[in-house]
Amino acid sequence: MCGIFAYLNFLHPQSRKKILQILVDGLRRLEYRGYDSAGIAVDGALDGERANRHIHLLKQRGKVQALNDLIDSCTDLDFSEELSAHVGIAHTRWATHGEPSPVNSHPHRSDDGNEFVVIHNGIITNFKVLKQFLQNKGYAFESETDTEVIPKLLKYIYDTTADEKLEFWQLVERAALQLEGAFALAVKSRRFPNDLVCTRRGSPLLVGIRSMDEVSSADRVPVLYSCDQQLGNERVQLGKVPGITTYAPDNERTPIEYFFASDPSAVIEHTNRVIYLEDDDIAAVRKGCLSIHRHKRIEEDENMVRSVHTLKMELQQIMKGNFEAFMQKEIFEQPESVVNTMRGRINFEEGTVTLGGLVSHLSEIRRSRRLIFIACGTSYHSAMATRQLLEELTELPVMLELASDFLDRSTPIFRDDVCFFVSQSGETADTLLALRYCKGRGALCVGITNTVGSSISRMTNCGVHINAGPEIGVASTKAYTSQFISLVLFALMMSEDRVSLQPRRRAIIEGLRVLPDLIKEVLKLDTSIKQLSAELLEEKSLLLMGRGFNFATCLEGALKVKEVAYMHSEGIMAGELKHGPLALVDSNMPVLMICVRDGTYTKCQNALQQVMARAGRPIVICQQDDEEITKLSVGRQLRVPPCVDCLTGILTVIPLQLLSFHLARARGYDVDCPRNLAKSVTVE
Ligand code: G6Q
Ligand code: GLU
Repeated sequence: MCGIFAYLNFLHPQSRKKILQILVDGLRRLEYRGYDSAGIAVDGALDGERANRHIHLLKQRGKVQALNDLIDSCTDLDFSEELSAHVGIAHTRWATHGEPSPVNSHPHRSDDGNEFVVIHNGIITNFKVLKQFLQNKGYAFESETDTEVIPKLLKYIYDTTADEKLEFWQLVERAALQLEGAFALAVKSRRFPNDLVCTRRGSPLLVGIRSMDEVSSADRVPVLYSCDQQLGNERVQLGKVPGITTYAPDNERTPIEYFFASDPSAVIEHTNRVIYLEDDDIAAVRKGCLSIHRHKRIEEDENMVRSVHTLKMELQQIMKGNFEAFMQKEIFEQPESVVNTMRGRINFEEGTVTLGGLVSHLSEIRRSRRLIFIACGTSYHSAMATRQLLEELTELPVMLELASDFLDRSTPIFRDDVCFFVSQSGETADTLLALRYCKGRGALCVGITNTVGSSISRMTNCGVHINAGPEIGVASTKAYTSQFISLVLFALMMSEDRVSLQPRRRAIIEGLRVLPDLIKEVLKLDTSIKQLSAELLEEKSLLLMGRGFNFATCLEGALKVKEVAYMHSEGIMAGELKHGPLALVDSNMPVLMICVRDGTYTKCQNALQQVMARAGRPIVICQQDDEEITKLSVGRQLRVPPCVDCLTGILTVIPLQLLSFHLARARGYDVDCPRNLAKSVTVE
């Protein structure tokens, strides 16, 4: 999603200018994670008077460079002042709630006096209830973000527990107990100058340590437990404060610096000693000492520690982590990105699905005459991959349209149509033009995008953000699977009241629950797919055949192979084989077939036989426990785990994403920037 970075120097004087530079450089390293806006918080004062010190916020829409320019033009700060102890926090944002703008950028604050300021990576799924609660208590919100509830909640807890004299980390712990969703947070407060508290749940966070004393990889930070925790209605009873026995420099007067970041890339230039925080750890630095606190869970060991690790990475590796390219990184991110798409939207126990952006339009959608999905490229394929399920669960006619062709035909559109615009970027010119066209004809327009604040998300009447995180590789991979899941969620939501569909819905929801693990298993095919790509390297063409839920997989796989490996490839509907494409098949033509046990299984086997009868030895994507395929003497098999039929398209597309990636690498191409293509196609 985005990046958070915090820098704390203790007894290690730094000029404000240097601190700002460290913060901005940290953000630059994280910019690849999210980049629609950026912001920082530092202690500010022009006159060097401690008494006048306040927290100064600088926030800007756009890339980190835009923030840097804003800092350069700032006249309210004394850049030369030396600060012997200081905490600065910085954020680069990929919006999930509220379009990119300075006011929606982080840090967010508790009040005009900036008493608590927070940077956040992730999504707070219960922010609406918290916001309502805080508004009822008189808090006025200034942004549209989910994040803003956090600093306000901190202030609320601080103000209402004054008699308890809670420590900084305890305030954050109490606030974190109220939060649902995914987060990594860093909090700075005027009430606790030079101290910093961070925590995480579901989003990554690590602490880098640099000290004059050797920070050894044998060092351990004991985890301190808060006991006696009682959760009341407002969950405000917290237990004892354990003493602070923590990571501290040997000599208490030793200068020390801490770097908190979403990933190691931001700290490696300062130190290679890091501690990775676990979910629900609360890391606090007080007077230069780091302590890690958490609520003890029954299954947890009493003597937990967090070890200091030595990073082995080189600076140039970092942007892409350990991956060779963004495309590869994004393929491997899919076990997490699909979770982010589902987060806060599915109640697995009750079998319910809520897409907040569509709730108030649901009855209108149910009453509509037809659903029309309009998109380009990969986004179009995601609609095709889910069309059958959409028809099954909505019981409405579902039309698919390539935006360019839809416009060319001046397709008739009526007021009782519902038009969906599927777009990763939210800026694709053809899709946008189609949106204007449908809006002008009075149809309800729904956006399915990955980019909050994009033109499509602003111009549609309502919509769903797929929350896949930024996709940088031009070839769309994780956005496809997240679009796919968003559309499945929509189908599930539409059918909530249909008694006869409940067993089917339950099976799909269960399928979604296990999906991330199944994706991880599919990713293990990477090595054999790399070998396969070496075998296909010199080929001129690759045919991909499938039908039913997997026809779209073939089209999408062929698009990937074309766009990054520059190899001719064609997705063929297996039912069409004998109507023409079979003529292409001989012992020299590489053919890949998808054959999974769904309603089209027997027909796919027939197609397989037909190809083999023409001396073809197709590569087959099939399911792990499929003995029937084993008995046929097909060529190489790529076996994916079985799952509910309408979700197999997610598991079968991943081997094709990997295949196109390895083919392109083996041919020596730049997979992230294929020739002649751009990430956002803003021209017709
Ligand atoms: C494929 C591409 C491309 C993309 C379209 C539509 O790998 O990324 O086909 O899907 O250009 O883009 P949007 O989804 O941003 O509208
Ligand atoms: N949900 C937060 C927002 O929209 C944080 C997003 C992020 O991780 O950048 O501001």
